[in-house]
Amino acid sequence: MAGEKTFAMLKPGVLQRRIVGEVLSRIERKGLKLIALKMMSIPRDLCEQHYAEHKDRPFFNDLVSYVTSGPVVAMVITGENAIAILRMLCGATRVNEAVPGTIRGDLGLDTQKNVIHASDSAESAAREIGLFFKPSEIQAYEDGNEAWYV
Ligand code: 3AN
Repeated sequence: MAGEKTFAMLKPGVLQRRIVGEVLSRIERKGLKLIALKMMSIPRDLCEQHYAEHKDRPFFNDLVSYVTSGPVVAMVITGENAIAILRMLCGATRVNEAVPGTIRGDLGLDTQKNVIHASDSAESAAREIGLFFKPSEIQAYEDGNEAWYV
């Protein structure tokens, strides 16, 4: 598929709340294509690298502690304009601004625990995919349904 690749991660708590399927379903129903998916516990140094742009923010240590507190579900998603479209599906960062109909707007009550991370640019996507996935973990596969989406 021609199109962008983006990185997403379901944060700790999503597995415990049994809403992995619900979130993945929203991504799939939109027509985006999963090309890598894994459950993992993030080592602290990897988490600090992932959130490096926030290292001077007051919430940085709490954020890293939270994101390393339990397993996450990491994935690579592709599709036309996948980066912007996935961010739209996620909704605003602050849960009080995330409108109903979005993943965060429907499923999150706390800004730090706002359910999902999604890359915010092509540069971030390339960097984050490289941090979490080896090239061999990303699957290029034919999808006979693709013509119905693009
Ligand atoms: P987004 O995840 O929407 O790209 P960023 O990059 O500004 O948002 O923030 C990264 C993560 O840091 C958020 N997903 C959230 O978990 C946490 N975060 C952002 N702003 C705050 C805040 N004001 N208080 C606590 N946690 C925050």
